[in-house]
Amino acid sequence: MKRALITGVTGQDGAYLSHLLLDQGYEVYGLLRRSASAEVVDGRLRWLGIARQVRMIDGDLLDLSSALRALREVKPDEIYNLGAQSFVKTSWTQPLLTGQVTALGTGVMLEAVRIESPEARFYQASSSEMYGLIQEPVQSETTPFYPRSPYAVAKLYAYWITVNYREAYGMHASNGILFNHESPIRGETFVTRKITRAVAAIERGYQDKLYLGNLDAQRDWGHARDYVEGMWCILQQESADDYVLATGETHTVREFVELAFHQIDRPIVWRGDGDGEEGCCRRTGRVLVAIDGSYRRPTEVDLLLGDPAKALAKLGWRHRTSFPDLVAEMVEADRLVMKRMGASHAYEPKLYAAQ
Ligand code: NAP
Ligand code: G4F
Repeated sequence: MKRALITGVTGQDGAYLSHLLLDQGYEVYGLLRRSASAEVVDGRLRWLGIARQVRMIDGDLLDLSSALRALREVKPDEIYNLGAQSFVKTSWTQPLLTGQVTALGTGVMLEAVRIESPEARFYQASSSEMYGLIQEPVQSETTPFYPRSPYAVAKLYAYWITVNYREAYGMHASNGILFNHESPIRGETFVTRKITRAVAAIERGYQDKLYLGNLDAQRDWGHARDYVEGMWCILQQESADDYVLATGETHTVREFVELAFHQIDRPIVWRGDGDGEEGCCRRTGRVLVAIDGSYRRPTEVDLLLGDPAKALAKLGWRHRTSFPDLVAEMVEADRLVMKRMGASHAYEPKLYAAQ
């Protein structure tokens, strides 16, 4: 039986990856950092029905000794380093913390693997965010990087330290350069989930408008369930290498909003930053989607569009969930949750400053 250790096991990808590996007969271990709110840490694993099957090891990416201890205890064949401060907007308000966890945390894991489990295979969760101010209209493994946020800068360090440990120590260490991938268990501050939750809350009358930032940003959005399969395929290769995982399609935030509200048959009224907004919708049943400049970023990534040709050729990997199916699945899941949980599940978005 193979053993896998996952950092970031409580996150979106950690949950889907755990599910996939358990299905394949792995023993799955997760590095779990201490939380004062213990009852919520395994929410995603519970949502997928696997919380009891994942074995938790106490540890933190900022703490080399706990990484070493985890490796000594688990003796993993495969390590998936998914842990990170992964929200781009927060990386401007917490740039150093983001650097410590997202950049140096990867160094901590690689150093621990080099010392304790040098034969194990290592996956690094690299990001399309590294392309930033894109240098080519379609981004592949050979496109130069131009990071545009403290998060992306940190991910660039993590990418290169992974390449360096592969070359310097002959370790089986690979990067998956993943374009945005979403799901019903996506973090609630990311734009897709913010939108699908708002659709569900508005439908039930718990919320009456949605504020967003840059509606013209374009992303190559896929489903997390498909992308974790790609992670696993990367570690099954004879030699370590770096791969882009993407759908090869890009859509604007505005398109996501339109498709999501179409799901509940509610027409939209768009309002610009500072435009008058009240009173236009209540009578007509239309939904107000307004721009709020505070959701904009100091430097934006305007367009991401990945070329997954290498992953298809070498791994036989391709995405399976279409963009409309992704939006529909997310909206339906949030409608169900909102129905079950009632108004307590809705919130006033403005309370969450970082969103
Ligand atoms: P996520 O939902 O934000 O999960 C992040 C995980 O990292 C959580 O389990 C979190 O634990 C953990 N973590 C944060 N700080 C830690 C620390 N100091 N020590 C140990 N664990 C820590 O992220 P995701 O969407 O699943 O993404 C997984 C990885 O892929 C991340 O590295 C992300 O940057 C990268 N990535 C994501 C995408 C995407 O579109 N989803 C695309 C490209 C790359 P808590 O639950 O305790 O907070
Ligand atoms: O959903 P987002 O916050 O994701 P972003 O910044 O693309 O980052 C995600 O994908 C990366 C891969 O490329 C990962 F590495 C990273 O960890 C994360 O998973 O924002 C998407 C776009 C941005 O252009 C943002 O400016 O949506 C725009 N947007 C417009 N209004 C908004 C909002 N984003 C958020 N979060 N909230 C808004 O109200």
